[in-house]
Amino acid sequence: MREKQVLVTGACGEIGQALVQELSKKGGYKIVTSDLYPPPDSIKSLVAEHVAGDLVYKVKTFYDYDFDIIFHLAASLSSKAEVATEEAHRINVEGTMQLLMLAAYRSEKYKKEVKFLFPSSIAAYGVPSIEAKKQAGAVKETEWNTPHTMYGCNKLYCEKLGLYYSKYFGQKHLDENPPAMLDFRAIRFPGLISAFTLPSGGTSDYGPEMLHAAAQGKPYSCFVRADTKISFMAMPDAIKSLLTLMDVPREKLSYTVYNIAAFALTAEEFRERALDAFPGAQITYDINPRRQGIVDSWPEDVDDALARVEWDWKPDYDADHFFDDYFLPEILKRYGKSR
Ligand code: AKB
Repeated sequence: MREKQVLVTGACGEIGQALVQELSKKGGYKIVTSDLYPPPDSIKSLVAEHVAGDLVYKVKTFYDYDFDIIFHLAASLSSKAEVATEEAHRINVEGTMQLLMLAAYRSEKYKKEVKFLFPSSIAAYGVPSIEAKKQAGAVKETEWNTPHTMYGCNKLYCEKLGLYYSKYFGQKHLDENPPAMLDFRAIRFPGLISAFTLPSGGTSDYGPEMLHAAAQGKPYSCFVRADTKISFMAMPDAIKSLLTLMDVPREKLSYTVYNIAAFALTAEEFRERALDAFPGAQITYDINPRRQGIVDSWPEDVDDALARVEWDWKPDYDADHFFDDYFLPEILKRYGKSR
């Protein structure tokens, strides 16, 4: 059987590395990657080809490739995007639009389906106050689509662009026999935590940073208040969600954008769990008002009922399983520590 050709942009990032490893384990894929940087050792040998450089200028390189699936992960995350808004817009929106145009062109010209998987974010939501956040609880996909950040605006707009290019571009929904399609699917991810890599430039980063620092015996100063609560997920569940959604038959999906959830914790609950696992860990608070404002605008939790019903989504790791069966065993190995 022909290998499926897959493009993973932003492949050197946290999701990218974990996704490439999992695709390679699954087998049957020719994996092409792109990123600003050369591929790290963790994925180097798994990749058929890597295109290094700024995606906005590199997309034209990909017009000669016959991709079946595109995972467009390259992005400037929320904290970084907030201090370099124009640059973020260029990376997050122009990069996505270029790639959507490529996928739309190939699907129409060669009459073949191209799947486009897009990681959106809880940053697409924006609640106006702490009271509203408490009241909102777990939000549905259609609620509070009023982001407070450049990154959130970029993600929400790219969800709309994905829907546009897959459904309306050329107004082909009016045709009786619409051509083979660009099949756009997006997941709104919560904060992600990997035992192997650390995020950079995000605002949910305090969760993974705190845990990795505690595991290494390094002091950590958390940049949000103790009562700050948002939704988090183990990296293996994030990868599982992408690969599951990739394989769901189109007719089962009534939407293009889905929430997924695993566990929602406060910063203090993270701290308590870190102290429990690593007694003596030094975790203090030193609030950064700008980053606090960003996380305060994100919901406490998300309602993932649609994903559960339509594509049988279910995380493997709730908070207890995350700590006991994934994070602690892996992190202890990684830093060569015992409890
Ligand atoms: C960020 O903090 O910017 C990301 C996200 C929640 O999308 N981790």
